[in-house]
Amino acid sequence: MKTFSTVRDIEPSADSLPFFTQRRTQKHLYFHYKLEKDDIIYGLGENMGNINKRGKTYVSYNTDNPRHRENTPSLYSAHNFLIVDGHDHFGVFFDTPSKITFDIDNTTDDEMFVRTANDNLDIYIITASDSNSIAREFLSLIGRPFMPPLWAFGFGQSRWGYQNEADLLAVMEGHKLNKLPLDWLCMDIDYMDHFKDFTVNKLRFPLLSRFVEKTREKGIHLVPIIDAGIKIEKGYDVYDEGIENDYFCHNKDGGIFKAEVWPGMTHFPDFFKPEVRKWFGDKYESLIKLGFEGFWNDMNEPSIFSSEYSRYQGRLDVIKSYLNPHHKEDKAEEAAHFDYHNFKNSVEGREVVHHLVHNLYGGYMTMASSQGIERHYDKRFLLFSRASCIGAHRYGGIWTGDNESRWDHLRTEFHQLPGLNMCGFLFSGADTGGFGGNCTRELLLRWLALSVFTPLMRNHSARHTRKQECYRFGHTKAFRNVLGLRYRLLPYIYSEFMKAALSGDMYIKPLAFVFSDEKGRNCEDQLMVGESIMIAPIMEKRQTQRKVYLPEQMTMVTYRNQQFSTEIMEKGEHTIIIPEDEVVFFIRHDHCIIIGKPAMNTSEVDLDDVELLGDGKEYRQYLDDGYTKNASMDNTRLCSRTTA
Ligand code: MIG
Repeated sequence: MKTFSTVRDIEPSADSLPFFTQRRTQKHLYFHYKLEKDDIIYGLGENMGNINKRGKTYVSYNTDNPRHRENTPSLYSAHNFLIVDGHDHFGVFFDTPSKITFDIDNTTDDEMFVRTANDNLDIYIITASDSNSIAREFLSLIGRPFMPPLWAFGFGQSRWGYQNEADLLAVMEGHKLNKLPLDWLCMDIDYMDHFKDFTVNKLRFPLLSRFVEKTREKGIHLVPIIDAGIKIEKGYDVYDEGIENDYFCHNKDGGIFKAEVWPGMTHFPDFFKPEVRKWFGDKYESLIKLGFEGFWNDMNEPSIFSSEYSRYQGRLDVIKSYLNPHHKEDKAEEAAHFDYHNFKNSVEGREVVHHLVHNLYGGYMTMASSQGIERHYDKRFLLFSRASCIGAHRYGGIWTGDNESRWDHLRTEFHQLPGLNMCGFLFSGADTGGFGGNCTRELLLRWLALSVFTPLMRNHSARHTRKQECYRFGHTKAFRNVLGLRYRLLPYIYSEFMKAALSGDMYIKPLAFVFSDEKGRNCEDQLMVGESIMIAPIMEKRQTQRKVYLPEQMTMVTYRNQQFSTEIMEKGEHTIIIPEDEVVFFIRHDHCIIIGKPAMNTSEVDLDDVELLGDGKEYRQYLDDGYTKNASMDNTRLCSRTTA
């Protein structure tokens, strides 16, 4: 069976697989690689762990787990590409649609064991002289990533709990009154009628198309959520059509699979069928007609509260199980056992147990949405999903799911970013400030200082948590500074993102991909953003200074009171002071970045009107109208000291 992500078919031959030794048991395939002490492993996308993936076991089995802990084995995505940088230097992609486990220097010192669920597997080995070239080769293999419009690079505010027009208007007002820039607002499940996809709660949004239009006039895009499950309800057109045309997943032993999610009992569209993708994708037309230009897809692992098979008797037990201290970390095991083994997907005309293709479900949903929106909308649009697999990056971005307002989750995002970029998910980011739990002013400010550099910059939080909008914490000046910086850097961020996407490179990289000296290789708390910026944010509570390693002379840039100041710093180690209300970053020697004028919204950002910052002579800028589908590397120009 050819999987979703396979773009080229190379038959792996058991005898000739380089680097690994392999063993087959009745059920599994095992791959073994002997690690040297100073070998580094990069990659694995969204997975938790450090930038260097050693010392942990990772299980790719897309899981809705809102408790991200150090030993959590599975999150929402399957990103099975890694790079070994050491005595051997290669990349390896395990293209398999089901569960795969990577035990990297964890159970046994200096050993990497990879175990697949079965032999439905293609292995790609990529060799090149350096990690960046390996990553580039992989990115060219899996194809060009999703490119959203310019407005999607603006600041997005979200909360599970905005219920109606008034709630959304209040957030816009809060931003305006406090002079905080804003570009988009999310609409979570409460906008729907009984959580039914493609419906609108008329009491909360009596005239939604007018509301969308009026909001757009203020420069703000509204971004509604769509969940994977379809409510079982006669007379609901999406349900009726799905039943009539046999679009939903079947049970293992006949009938249609039923599971409880937000709307109550639901059916899951079988996104593996092309006709289902076409049908579901076309459903977005109704939202496009209402004026929406951005969307987010949720619950598409698929997440299941309970099913006719699972032992959970409803939502309450799920919640109780989270509170239980003995709650198993490996939620994936439970979900698989109770649900994923009990329904089927139709893959190229053959019905297979869902478990066997589980990791592709969310990716196929994103593909369906993306292609559908493409058919009905003629500009670039925003789309991001929770579940994904390698290949899904061509259709949308992703966010990293239900993190919490914890300092270690700020570091988690920092460590996820290079892996995500390596796997093609350039348009990605975490819930800034944390989804669960109560955020503090200090944590939000420090988190924003990282999010300034991530293409997806969205503050999102869960209902019943402390309100987390940037104007809720008093002394909004500091928030104005950090959001203001995002807008001044937009010409650079947009240009670097588009250049990376169009040329098959990463946008955020480990320091080691650029500076391969010992310190660069082992650096876990600094990253490269685009070709010219290095970031070293503060990620510890009550810390106002930190050590920074400069692998070469660099320009240190401080953004304070909405003003840039610069200082040339020598190569080597420095201690830098960064108060809460400032952002500091570095520009490589002999490089320049471009900065724009202050703006409250991307509609005010003039990509043409930029200045150079740094000790270089010129900058190669990508620029276009911000939404054309014909993005290409032809749209670049050289900005130099004399012309800028
Ligand atoms: O079961 O739609 O990750 O971002 O706010 C929770 C409500 C469902 C999970 C998503 C989160 C979203 C929430 N959703």
